[in-house]
Amino acid sequence: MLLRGLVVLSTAFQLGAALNSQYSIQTPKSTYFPSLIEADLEDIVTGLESGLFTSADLVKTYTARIKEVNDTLHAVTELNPDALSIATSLDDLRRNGTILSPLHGVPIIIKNNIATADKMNSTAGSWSLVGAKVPRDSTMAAKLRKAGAVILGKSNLSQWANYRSDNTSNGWSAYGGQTYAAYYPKQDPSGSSSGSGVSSSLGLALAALGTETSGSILSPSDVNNLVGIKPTVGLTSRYLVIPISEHQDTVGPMARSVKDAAYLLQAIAGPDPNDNYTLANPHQGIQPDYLAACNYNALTGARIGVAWNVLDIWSQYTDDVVIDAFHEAVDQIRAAGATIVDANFTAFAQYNNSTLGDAVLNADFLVGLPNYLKELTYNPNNIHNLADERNFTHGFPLEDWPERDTKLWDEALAQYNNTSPQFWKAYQESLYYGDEGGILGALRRTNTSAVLLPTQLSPSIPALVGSPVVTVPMGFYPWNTTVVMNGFGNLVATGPNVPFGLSFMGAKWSEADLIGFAYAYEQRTMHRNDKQPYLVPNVEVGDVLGW
Ligand SMILES: *[C@@H]1O[C@H](CO)[C@@H](O)[C@H](O)[C@H]1NC(C)=O
Ligand SMILES: *[C@@H]1O[C@H](CO)[C@@H](O)[C@H](O)[C@H]1NC(C)=O
Ligand SMILES: *[C@@H]1O[C@H](CO)[C@@H](O)[C@H](O)[C@H]1NC(C)=O
Ligand SMILES: *[C@@H]1O[C@H](CO)[C@@H](O)[C@H](O)[C@H]1NC(C)=O
Ligand SMILES: *[C@@H]1O[C@H](CO)[C@@H](O)[C@H](O)[C@H]1NC(C)=O
Ligand SMILES: *[C@@H]1O[C@H](CO)[C@@H](O)[C@H](O)[C@H]1NC(C)=O
Ligand SMILES: *[C@@H]1O[C@H](CO)[C@@H](O)[C@H](O)[C@H]1NC(C)=O
Ligand SMILES: *[C@@H]1O[C@H](CO)[C@@H](O)[C@H](O)[C@H]1NC(C)=O
Ligand SMILES: *[C@@H]1O[C@H](CO)[C@@H](O)[C@H](O)[C@H]1NC(C)=O
Ligand SMILES: *[C@@H]1O[C@H](CO)[C@@H](O)[C@H](O)[C@H]1NC(C)=O
Ligand SMILES: *[C@@H]1O[C@H](CO)[C@@H](O)[C@H](O)[C@H]1NC(C)=O
Ligand SMILES: CC(=O)N[C@H]1CO[C@H](CO)[C@@H](O)[C@@H]1O
Repeated sequence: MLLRGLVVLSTAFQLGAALNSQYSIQTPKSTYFPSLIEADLEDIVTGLESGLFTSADLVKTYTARIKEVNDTLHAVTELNPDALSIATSLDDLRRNGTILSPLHGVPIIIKNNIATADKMNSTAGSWSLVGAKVPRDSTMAAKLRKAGAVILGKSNLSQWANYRSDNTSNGWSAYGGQTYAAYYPKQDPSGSSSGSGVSSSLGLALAALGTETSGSILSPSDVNNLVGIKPTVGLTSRYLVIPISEHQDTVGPMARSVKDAAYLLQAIAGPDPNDNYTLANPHQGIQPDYLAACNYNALTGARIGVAWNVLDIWSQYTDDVVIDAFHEAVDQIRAAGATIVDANFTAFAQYNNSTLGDAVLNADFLVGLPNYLKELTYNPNNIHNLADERNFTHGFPLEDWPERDTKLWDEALAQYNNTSPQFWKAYQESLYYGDEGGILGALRRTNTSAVLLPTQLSPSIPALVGSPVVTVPMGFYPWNTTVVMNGFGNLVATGPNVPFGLSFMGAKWSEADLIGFAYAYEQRTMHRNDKQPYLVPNVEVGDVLGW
């Protein structure tokens, strides 16, 4: 089959001209199998079941793809040295007729704050945790393995899930370097699940897991042309995930299609005695069938809201091209049979003016970090709490301090923690903006099943109450978009060809409904295919097998 060098367009002018002429890179096509940037889980399963390739072949191919783009994009911080032998064992099981789940033998990448008890490091991107050992796998890693998935590697992230400094760049960690997204040279990958977004988007694995406290799955899915599911807090276990906030943290899939994201969610959802927030899950026995939820007609007869006042109040945080695409999406959802109603967030102006800041996250981190560190069976730098961590970061040159400060920690260390009486007031104010004055109140008052916003504006309110959001590709910035750099000055925050998405926000535990709506919208629009990254890996299964 076709082997080609990397297609890298060196100047913005060339890129602009190329995009203007409907430029699209032809992904290598095999007579036998679609390119791994396009293949979905069902394609992969067909390939495995028909004996076209093995799981070991997939591991070799994805590894080669990671190596092709890693020097430019730094999306993957480390590979699992045991991935090939794990895949070989899963191939043996398959030959014997044992199939653990649809993910059997399928490579998945996970964010570097989801701990594994194997040869890989679990660092949140900090040198302080390189070499640290956990007593067992995180529940997320254990569930992936139980489903037969191959944990192929760990992805780079905004360090500490973006909870250290405002004076830094998305996708940068001291341990992993700077991640870039692939739709424009030096593109801001957003964060904090930056490497998960880039890996999934380019087919460096079937898909990836990210984590979200406020926007960290949704936002990198937005700019990497992905479907991202930010589950209800408590749907997926946070046990042995390096925390920020017990009230807001959640783990979810980032995939190239709604169905693939649904398959992954099916594997990782469910109660876990080691994370008592998961015991609030109303489905304690059998979980909803997220695959069956992928219904082309899901929007027919649905009542769907739009939080127009959020668009008005935050108009400076988005662009006309996104607003125009959003109006078109609302029309398409109406045309798919939904009734569209206003569903404003009544306290949004008050939220926008509030001085609450990070009070809840600060208070949670002060307690959650020591609780995580307590679990370590080897703690190479004797870090036991946030004060130790700040001291380490200030004293370790690779941590890039003071160039990148520790302002968020400085604030947290000056604040009360979540066992303090003061915490309750801040937490109740936060809940008000998310519940009665935010998404949950809007859903109740308007009797809607979901509320829509451009993903650029969707994460912050659902974050406050731990409610779910699904984002789906909605469009791209056009070729003549003016390049705007990020605040730190090293990344292209907005530019030609940069993707953006549409968010479906729902009530707690309503993931199955949101997946249905997202699928119905995705299948009618398929915006993911409108444009291609400027940089794509070329190695395909056929190259490894000599087709
Ligand atoms: C990624 O690239 C960096 C820099 O070139 C390299 O140090 C690292 O080993 C690579 N990681 C993988 C997983 O290939
Ligand atoms: C496969 O089945 C054979 C025969 O039952 C058994 O000897 C072998 O151990 C099995 N292999 C695995 C990997 O389960
Ligand atoms: C984990 O970190 C250690 C210490 O730096 C390193 O030797 C090892 O290679 C890392 N593991 C992987 C899988 O990269
Ligand atoms: C929840 O779990 C944490 C950690 O295991 C524990 O400290 C806490 O007491 C539990 N809370 C409740 C209400 O069970
Ligand atoms: C929702 O907000 C928009 C924009 O701020 C406003 O025009 C509209 O009247 C509001 N709808 C309702 C039902 O209050
Ligand atoms: C939102 O907050 C910003 C400052 O934080 C303020 O400049 C702006 O006027 C506020 N918008 C509204 C509509 O209140
Ligand atoms: C928010 O602040 C702006 C000015 O900064 C003011 O015009 C507006 O009335 C305030 N809104 C609320 C709801 O407090
Ligand atoms: C939380 O703050 C209280 C004092 O308000 C203190 O006694 C307790 O040790 C703190 N907990 C942690 C984990 O720092
Ligand atoms: C702070 O870090 C330095 C190394 O940078 C170490 O020598 C010192 O013991 C640490 N201090 C505390 C209080 O942990
Ligand atoms: C961020 O760091 C840069 C480089 O050290 C510095 O020039 C800038 O003033 C800092 N900005 C803030 C807001 O601290
Ligand atoms: C980009 O081109 C379109 C026509 O293709 C035009 O409507 C739009 O104003 C242009 N935008 C900029 C920023 O030049
Ligand atoms: C662990 C790892 O592979 N880190 C690499 C990530 O990318 C940076 C470059 O930005 C390298 O310097 C690191 O070695």
